[in-house]
Amino acid sequence: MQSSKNIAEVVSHFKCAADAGSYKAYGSGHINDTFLLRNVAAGGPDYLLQRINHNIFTNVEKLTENMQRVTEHLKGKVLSHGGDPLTEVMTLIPTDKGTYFYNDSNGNYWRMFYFLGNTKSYDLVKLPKQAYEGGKAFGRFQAMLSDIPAGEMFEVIPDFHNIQHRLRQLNEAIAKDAAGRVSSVQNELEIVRKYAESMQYFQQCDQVKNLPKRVIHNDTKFNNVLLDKNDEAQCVIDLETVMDGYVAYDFGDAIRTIINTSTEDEADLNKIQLNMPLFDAYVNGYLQEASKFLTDAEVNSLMKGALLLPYMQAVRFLTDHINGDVYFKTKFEGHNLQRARAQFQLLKMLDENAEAMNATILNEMASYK
Ligand code: GN1
Ligand code: MG
Repeated sequence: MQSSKNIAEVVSHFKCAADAGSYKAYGSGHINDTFLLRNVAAGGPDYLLQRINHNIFTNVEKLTENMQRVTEHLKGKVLSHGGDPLTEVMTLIPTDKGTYFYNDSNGNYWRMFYFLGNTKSYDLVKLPKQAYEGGKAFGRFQAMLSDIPAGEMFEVIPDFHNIQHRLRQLNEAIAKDAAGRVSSVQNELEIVRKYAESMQYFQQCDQVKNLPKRVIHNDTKFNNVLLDKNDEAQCVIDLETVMDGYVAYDFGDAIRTIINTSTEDEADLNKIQLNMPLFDAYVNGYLQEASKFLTDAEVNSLMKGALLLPYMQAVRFLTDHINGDVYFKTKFEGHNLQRARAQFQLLKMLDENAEAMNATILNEMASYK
């Protein structure tokens, strides 16, 4: 927990009009600590203050350079389309030293943004319109970044979506068995092994030789799109993992969090079903924006991403459970295991429906040709 004295000290280094005493914890992120602070003046913009998880984001300077580059680029694009860069793109607030992060005397790293009021984000999607708007938002996001060449962004977390790397981390965790939990997760490890081979698509040279690497978001959970009061897409947030990757990763992570009829950590596996109208709506919105730049090979890879992301997320949650919950924030003992089980269940449902879902993508794409 942060002390108000500490927050006040941090806030004093940012060029802002935030009321340090008004801070309260905000959002449902698993990694950083986020606080909402009111403006000292009534009607002035409020602020989000984030304590960056420095164990995970080890090079905050380079991370911040990435974020600045991306927000500047997006703001230019939004402006040229007649939009409002202040409400449609995150704005980093500078410190008194002109940097966009502050390193306090306890070794903590902080950054600040304007808070975008009158917006909504959803951990659970209910309406096709919301999914459609999410698809448009992420499609437009990728389109606006598609002129930044691959290879220019700093790789914030190496091998972030490399499943071989994630499986290696799982095997290391099993070998250490730091929390003495391995013997109790044999069923889950069996599921990991069952799917492992079919999840290697993006690791095979003959598959990816025609797939361009692009600057993608890399954390397209649906709650990373802010919708306005009419449920229309306003702003894509959480830009810290924006770096090179395959578009299918973003597609897959969005689908993972949109078409599940329950939450990422649902305990009752019977409640995890696929909401297909939301899939159709997301594909519709996404391709409206992305069909302009996607290659055929990319279109053909989208469903592979939709299978990979829940699998990879399950592997990551399971690894963290075995390690004793050291990476993702948890609310109770066994939370990461519960999340892993929910993601495996989602994967099972997706796997059973993958052919039909792929046909939906191809049909929709055909209408743009
Ligand atoms: C983490 O912090 P948050 O909630 O945006 C994680 C993502 C996972 C997600 C699962 C840096 O994202 O990769 O998909 O949890 N971020 C990092 O909910 O590991
Ligand atoms: Mg994130």
